[in-house]
Amino acid sequence: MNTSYQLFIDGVWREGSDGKRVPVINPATEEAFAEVSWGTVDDANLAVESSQKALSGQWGTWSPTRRGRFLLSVAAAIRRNTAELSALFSKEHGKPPHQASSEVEDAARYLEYFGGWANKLTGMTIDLGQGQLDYVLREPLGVTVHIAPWNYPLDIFCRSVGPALAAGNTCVVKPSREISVVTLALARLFQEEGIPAGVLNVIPGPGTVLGKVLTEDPRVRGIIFTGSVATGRTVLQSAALNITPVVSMELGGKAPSLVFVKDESELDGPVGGAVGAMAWNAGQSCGQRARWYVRRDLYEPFLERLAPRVRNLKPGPATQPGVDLGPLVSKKHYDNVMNYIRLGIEEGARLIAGGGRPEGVGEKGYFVAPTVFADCHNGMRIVREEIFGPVITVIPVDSIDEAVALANDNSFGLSSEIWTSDLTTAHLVASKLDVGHVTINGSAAFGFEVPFGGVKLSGLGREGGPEAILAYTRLKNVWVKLGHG
Ligand code: TXE
Repeated sequence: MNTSYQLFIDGVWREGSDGKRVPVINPATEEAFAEVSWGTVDDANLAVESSQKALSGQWGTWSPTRRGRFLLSVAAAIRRNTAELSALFSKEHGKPPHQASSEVEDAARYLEYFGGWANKLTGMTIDLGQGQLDYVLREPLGVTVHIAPWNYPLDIFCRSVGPALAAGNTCVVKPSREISVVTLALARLFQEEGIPAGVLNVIPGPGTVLGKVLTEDPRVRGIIFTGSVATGRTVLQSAALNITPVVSMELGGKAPSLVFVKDESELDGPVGGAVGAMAWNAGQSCGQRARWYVRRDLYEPFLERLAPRVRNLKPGPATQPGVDLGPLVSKKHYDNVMNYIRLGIEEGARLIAGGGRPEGVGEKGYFVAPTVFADCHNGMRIVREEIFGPVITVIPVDSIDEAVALANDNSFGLSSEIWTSDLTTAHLVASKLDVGHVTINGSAAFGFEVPFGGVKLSGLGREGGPEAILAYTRLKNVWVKLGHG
């Protein structure tokens, strides 16, 4: 396997301008398994320059159909390389193989969805009366900058690069410090499928330095950001300098799940959902169901069923068969999540499962035991703040109105869920939740064909679905006086 990765700028693999390289750590072993070149301000400038040049080069002559076919060919290449990409991904991120390959599949699906859109974008004509022709052109934005996080790096790369390229833009991608080499491996597939130089640049490097330079560059005409609220605010300030359009900004969440099933016989679904909230990506998901509001008569039965299933979850390295959840992505993040677990205990929550480092994983690796806190309330920080790990909080409620009020009592508004077999309750609650995404009796539809994004501090804009691709375009109105005199 390749153990040395370089920046991808202007169609060429190259070292950073100052030659610096940083180690790539496997979070399950805490050992470096590769090195990656570290981009500089000069490299960022070169990347933007090449992306700008590419707009009027060969790329500009590609028809929408050709762009769409190209994205479909990259999607096929991703599928052909699933095993290699997933193995690298597991090593860099820690995801168990089934979770890594699922995300590789998601990456291909995004490119297929947006590849299909490339030749379906249209402008329009507007009737202004006789002797006049008015038409509206739909054009690409131009150079777009994509600042990606570490939790779903392949998925998030393709959900924004896919529509950007489909609409004819060029892209500069800055992956996160924690996860960059799998993104570079993905970029290699774009190169092998024949992307013209400069259309896609991938430049790992220091977030605060490169992020600032890229988002403050006047040549950049679209910013796509996924990350924390604090960094999101900084990016908005940078965008304000040149009034650069912010296509979308996804800033995390603290999703509520409301359990209002008929009786105990229907608890399997929500209990399974709560287990998944801790196991999938070790809880490092913006849509993680982190707050469980359970009707009081179902509360103890829910916890009784949940506890043994959580204790049965197997944390471990991706190389071990049968692992349900991997380590957290970095030491910094591990310390952060462990601090929240200590805080939960201090705040007086009742520990039902987990609560620290799991048994049987040894001393190395950033493993956290799936942790359930019961008897919580909305005043606790573990209920209010995004922990972003395998930790959930459970709260008893007396009525659906109380559950909705508590669910909405949070500064985030990304995702949410309700469990009920009562149709009226399901749709009424869906209409009252102050979020961008509601699921009923399960968790799915986080993108591809449907819009995904948040309200309040969870951000702005949508990824997935038709609205997403329109946001990567701008409108130009053209008026013509017909005839003379
Ligand atoms: O985020 P950052 P971090 C949340 C989650 C997590 C916390 C911190 O709670 O624990 O954020 O994660 C780049 N200008 N989410 O530290 O710093 C940075 O290099 C421009 C939720 O990873 O926001 C990286 O590429 N960019 C979230 C990206 O921003 C800058 C997913 C995100 O990093 C920059 C990830 C700057 N000044 C974390 N500084 C979600 N929405 O799901 C850094 N970056």
